Amino acid sequence: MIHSIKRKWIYILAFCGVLLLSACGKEKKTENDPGYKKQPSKVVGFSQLGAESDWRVANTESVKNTFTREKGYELLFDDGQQKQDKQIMAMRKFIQQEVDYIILAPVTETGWDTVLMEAHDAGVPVIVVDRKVDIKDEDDYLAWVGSDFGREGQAACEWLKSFADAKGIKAEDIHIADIQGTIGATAQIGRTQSLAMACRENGWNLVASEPADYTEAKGYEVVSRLLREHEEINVLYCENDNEALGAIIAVEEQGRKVGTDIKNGEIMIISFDAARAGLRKVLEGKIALDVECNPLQGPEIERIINDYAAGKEIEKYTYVSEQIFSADNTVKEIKIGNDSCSITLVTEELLNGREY
Ligand code: GYE
Repeated sequence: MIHSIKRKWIYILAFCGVLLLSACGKEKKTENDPGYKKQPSKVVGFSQLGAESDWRVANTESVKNTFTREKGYELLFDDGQQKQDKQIMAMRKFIQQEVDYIILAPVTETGWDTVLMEAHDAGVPVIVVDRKVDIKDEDDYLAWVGSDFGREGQAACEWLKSFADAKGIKAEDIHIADIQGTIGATAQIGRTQSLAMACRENGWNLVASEPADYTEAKGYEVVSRLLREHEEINVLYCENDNEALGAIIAVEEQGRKVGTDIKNGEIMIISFDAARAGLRKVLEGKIALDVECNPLQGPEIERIINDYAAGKEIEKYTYVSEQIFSADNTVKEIKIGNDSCSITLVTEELLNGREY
């Protein structure tokens, strides 16, 4: 009797052992085993401000392609639809969900003090990308990655100055309309300020400055109206490519021609971003100059997160590198402060190899 009870226990234990082993076996699947799934080790919340332009779409893709499941991330994405309130709500949700990091692409500079303080108090490091935040306590976010928008504007104006000199166009014959981006966004502030300063310094006529929210539809609408109101406009300084695409349609619809021969009635278009659709118009001779704004910030953000996790010192501001594009070789190089910058000629090959 005792023997048979003992035997029964031996069977039960052996059975449990087999179960345990097979369960352990499941857990020990390695990366090379079929069906292996890596558990997310870092949860990252990304509050993107919207999807208004080709640049923005490329920026979102860059972050999504960087923070992938394969690399051990879980990315929580929220589209703010151009509304700061919506972005703040998304950030509060990320904080509640106890994410490891927040990436914030803010729609405008001001109004972030409270929510960034909340993130800081909750111990969630925030990496601000693209546009900057204007807050009292800079310690409330870890770092910022983006472009030098004032410098981009300077590049455009230096090129225009050199181009006008080379073609014998007098300063008083240059009549510019500034088609601005979303008011209060760092890109708008920098690009607008550089143009205003260059107009004062060079004696160019700044006919009008009006926002078009970085969209093609608004660019078309604003340019259509401005051309009717101010016949003298011969340079359209569009603060992004999508506005420039809308501007081209507006100009052509009114029976005018886009191009660089402003002495003979053409309207010159200057743009920013140098995304593929914009560069295509450069190649067609419809955009005279396109100053690049690099949206591929994902890898830089990841580097910051890795450095932070490794306890390294973090630079507060990281500027991404950018080029200047034209299909016209009148101006080969410009000076911005002490730096010389060459102008890259757009070709079909260049367009084919373009990432965004
Ligand atoms: O130039 C524009 C976008 O903030 C740099 O926003 C960004 C700007 C970019 O919608 O296309």
